Amino acid sequence: MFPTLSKDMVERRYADAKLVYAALGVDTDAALAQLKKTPISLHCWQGDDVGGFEVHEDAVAGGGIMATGNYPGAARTADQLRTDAEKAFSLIPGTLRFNLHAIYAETDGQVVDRDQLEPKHFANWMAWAKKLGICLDFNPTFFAHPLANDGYTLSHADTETRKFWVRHDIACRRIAEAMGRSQGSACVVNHWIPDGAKDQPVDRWAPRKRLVESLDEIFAANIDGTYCKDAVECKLFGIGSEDYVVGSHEFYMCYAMTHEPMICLDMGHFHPTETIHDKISSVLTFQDELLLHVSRGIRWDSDHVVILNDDIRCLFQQIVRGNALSCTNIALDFFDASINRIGAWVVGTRATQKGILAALLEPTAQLIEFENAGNGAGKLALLEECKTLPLGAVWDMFCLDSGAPAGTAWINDMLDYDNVVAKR
Ligand code: RNT
Ligand code: ZN
Repeated sequence: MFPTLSKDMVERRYADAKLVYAALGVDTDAALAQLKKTPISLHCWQGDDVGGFEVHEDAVAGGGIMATGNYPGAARTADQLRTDAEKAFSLIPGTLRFNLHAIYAETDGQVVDRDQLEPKHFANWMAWAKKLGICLDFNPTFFAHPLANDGYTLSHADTETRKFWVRHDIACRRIAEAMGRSQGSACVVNHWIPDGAKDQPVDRWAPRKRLVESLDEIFAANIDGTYCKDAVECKLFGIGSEDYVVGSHEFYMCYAMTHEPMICLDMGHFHPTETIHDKISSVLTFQDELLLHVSRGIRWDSDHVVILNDDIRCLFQQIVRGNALSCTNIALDFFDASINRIGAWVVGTRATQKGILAALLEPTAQLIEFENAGNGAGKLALLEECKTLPLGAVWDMFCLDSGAPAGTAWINDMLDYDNVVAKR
């Protein structure tokens, strides 16, 4: 059994940590208050390996992504997924949102094709979110469908196919608008279009022109921007689209610069050694807002469970140093079907929040002072010392304050939950 930390112990360690940080000019109370109001959007798809609950008539291919592993206990119904998500929420501090994909519609056993989806198919999700006091985000689903099997959707050469997907996306924006109204604030809709080719398409131009055409039709739909906020997500390559992805980084940077939607940067969607932290100040110098897909790429996979590594630390340093937390929408995007799924959610979310907290606890003013004075060794020394400051004591206080387990105690709950889901 992992120990439950006593309130007294957490408070004592926090009081000490507060003094350590204060000596460097850092206000830990202010950092905690900021972290508390920074929402993290949990992705529903970690709970069932990106399966969804759609009733299919035909066989479908994955479409650029794939969850690997067969750890028992994946949610098989929307009710199970909601129960699992609530379990994860209980182990995570702070403000949370929940991010749905169109394939998580509840259609009562009926076949409802994607261009026919309506807000009513998400009524249970909306009622559930309201009950928990959380907001929802949304995504159209351009994969795992017979009309996506050949690798093209919104950029398809066949007009009928392309139109089907345009109708699907507009239907999704209407659903998001309804979610936004129901929660009284914007629902963020991320548009990820996996279209691409496995090997050397001769024509790399026409699909891009068609994708622009489709996106223009989609964003021309009359939808209230107060309640539906759009983002477009690029990718370098996917499974089956190793050579060419229509919606590349350059494509969407240019699209976002000249159109409404914001850019979504997924940490796993660039060259294997390319990180996104240096992109933040460039994008937000020109754009008002940004969506993050917090993830961890490993070799060919873009979606390993997030851990508190340098990529996460550097990312949030950039956002906090630029005072850009309020214009950054933070969503998670990873899925691992080989481990306890509640564990995956909780590890990834807590790691993300720790990364934000670490950045909020940085003595930035002192670092800038060194930098401006040309004192490179002073800057480097302070950055190094910061790595071993008592972040954990402040983090535990955040958990205590939020009513979530501090320290390692949550691991007991996660392991116990295996027994709850074992019979599925
Ligand atoms: C895939 C993209 C995309 C998906 C989700 C399910 O590489 O990152 O965001 O993971 O939409
Ligand atoms: Zn993503």
